[in-house]
Amino acid sequence: MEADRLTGAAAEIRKLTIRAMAAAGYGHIGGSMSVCEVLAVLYGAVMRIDPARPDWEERDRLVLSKGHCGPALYAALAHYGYFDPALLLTLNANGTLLPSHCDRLKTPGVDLSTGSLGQGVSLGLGAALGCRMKGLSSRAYVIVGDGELQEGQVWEGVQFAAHRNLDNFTLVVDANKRQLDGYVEDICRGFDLERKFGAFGLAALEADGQDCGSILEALTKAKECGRPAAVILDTEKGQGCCFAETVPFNHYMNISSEMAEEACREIDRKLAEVRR
Ligand SMILES: Cc1ncc(C[n+]2csc(CCOP(=O)(O)OP(=O)(O)O)c2C)c(N)n1
Repeated sequence: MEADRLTGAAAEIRKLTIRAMAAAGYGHIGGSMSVCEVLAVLYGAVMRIDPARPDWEERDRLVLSKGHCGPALYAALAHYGYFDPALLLTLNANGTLLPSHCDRLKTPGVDLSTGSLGQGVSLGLGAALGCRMKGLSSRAYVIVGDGELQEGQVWEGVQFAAHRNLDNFTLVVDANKRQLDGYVEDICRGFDLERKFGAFGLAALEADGQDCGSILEALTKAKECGRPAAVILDTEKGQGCCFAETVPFNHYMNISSEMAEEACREIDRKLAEVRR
């Protein structure tokens, strides 16, 4: 089944991400874990891509606006064949092709450079509009964090998407409830995101961000709805990683190889359990 294949891919992406961070000794683990499922679904079932031709003009584009979670994107790209997974162990090392934040000039498959929160929506809209102007049927996907929604630029962009009816644009919100130093609810509440995106003129959809089947269904609806869309994913910061999901402040952690191996064993165990 498609959902089972994608669940397996998400587990592989999660393990590759954790091991890459352990090789570096540290990383933005919390927010990287909460995008493993959506990356598995986007690259494995939704986006039109050709890993052998990362610059193919007719490809769909992905902007990981929460660019600090680059390691999860690199793991997804490696898993789906853009480059050798062995490269992941050079994460953030001197001269690496895989810097901690996404850089389109360095990494095969990274479409746009990110790291400064709030800017990725504009980049994705530029890609969506540019493709439309060129007569390409390519789509643009942008992944933002729920803390990142506090950046006003996101909402300027969303309004523009609605104004131009950019139906080839999908915004994915990783609603993991936490930002760098606490809960979004305590720092600056996002209120009802579905109603908010709806009021800005987007088709607003919700999905369980830990369930590949639910994500696939929402992204498919977004693609077919004929309007720009926002897919709000209910996720948990650190999800699926035993040493991170139980820690209140898991935005950025030091990670040893022992921690990583234990987490990978746990991921395998849980996957075997759901498949039983
Ligand atoms: C403009 C900007 N301000 C501050 C930062 C530093 N920063 C990096 S990650 C982060 C928290 C982001 O929270 P959220 O968007 O919820 O991401 P997640 O929790 O999914 O990692 C901050 C403040 C930044 N990268 N860019």
